[in-house]
Amino acid sequence: EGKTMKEHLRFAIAYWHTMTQDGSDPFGNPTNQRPWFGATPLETAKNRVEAFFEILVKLDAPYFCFHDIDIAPEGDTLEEFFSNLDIITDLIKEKMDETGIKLLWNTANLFSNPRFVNGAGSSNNADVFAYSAAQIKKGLDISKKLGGENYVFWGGREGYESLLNTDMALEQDNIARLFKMAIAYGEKIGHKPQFLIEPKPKEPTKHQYDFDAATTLAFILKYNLQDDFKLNLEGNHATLAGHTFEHELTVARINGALGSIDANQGDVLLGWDTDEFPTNVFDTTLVMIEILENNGIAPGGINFDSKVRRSSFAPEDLFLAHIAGFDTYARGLKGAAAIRADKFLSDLKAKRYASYQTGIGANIMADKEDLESLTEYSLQHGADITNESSHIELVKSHLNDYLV
Ligand code: GLO
Ligand code: NI
Ligand code: NI
Ligand code: NI
Repeated sequence: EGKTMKEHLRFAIAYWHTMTQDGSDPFGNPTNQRPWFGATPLETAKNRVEAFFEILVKLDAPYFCFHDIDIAPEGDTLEEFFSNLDIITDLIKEKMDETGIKLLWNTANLFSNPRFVNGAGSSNNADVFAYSAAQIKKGLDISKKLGGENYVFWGGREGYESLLNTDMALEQDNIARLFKMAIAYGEKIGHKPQFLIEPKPKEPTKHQYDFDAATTLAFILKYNLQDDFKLNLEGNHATLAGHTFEHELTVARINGALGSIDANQGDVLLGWDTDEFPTNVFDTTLVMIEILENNGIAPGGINFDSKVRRSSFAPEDLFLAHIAGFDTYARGLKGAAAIRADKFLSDLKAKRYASYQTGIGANIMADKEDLESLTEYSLQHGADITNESSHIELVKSHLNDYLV
């Protein structure tokens, strides 16, 4: 459709799942020791940059994403953290210049450190709010230095455990305040990445404020952030919210807010974020239909927020898993393009909505604009409802033909 596969498949690799995953989970200790550990945390961080870019090059990945704490040790003070970040950012910049690999987005981790126990922007502690602001400011400086195309906010601890001790209005006002400061600072330093909010309904808090695409859009509109903010949607977060991934993508697209995606797939039987690599071509076909419908996803991309299983010990698995994910998306794109090219879906929809678009249906919709005239029409014509059966079976059987 006028664009190359690469222009649609703007793959990015996640620093955190690739470099800092050690297989630990709430029930168990690390299961792998990656070969990039050094004598000090800063040495490890440097080794990681080397190894990460080796992986990116071997996978021919055009983009990457990271949190501040993935790339540099936090040290004992904010000052020390910033100075570590400067050292590593310079290293990353060198590697980017050398390889041509670009930064899709970075973000500040405002959820792992114990100081964020009650949130970051939503914290009841002013010191924590200020600390969050400092990390975001630094994140934007780094984004400018590395030419980041987007900047993500996932509200890791922005939510509540009990409403009985929570001031929801105040907390949401404060989160919005922080976002406005981020917009203003970007303007000040002359760097305007596309800002993205990543919805997730629960985990780690019992109820996350950015529950799903629709809830997050309401927040964006309430605080008048729509000129600078779009959504970063994740497959597994959609299913956690009780939606399909394509539901979330559609909600974003029809509201002009489809920004980027975190690609992974959840196990629908489990109630948490398992971040499995996407391997279901049926799902990725539906995702790519939305992305094509959206005329692409730039400046966002397809970030693999996916991790190898705890039972995986060998670093080779990092390659195999990403290759499987890339392939699944590439096949999804091919299927989606074929489905759109032969007008299968648009014909199906035209048929389903024929009465709206042609003849008497169109006239009713155009002429009768109030409840009284529609009531009159209905009384005269009776309830003439022809029960056109759903096309679901037809859709399913046809879609199967496209999956290669
Ligand atoms: C957690 C989220 C998380 C974010 C990341 C970037 O469930 O998916 O991985 O994507 O922190 O903001
Ligand atoms: Ni994510
Ligand atoms: Ni997630
Ligand atoms: Ni994740």
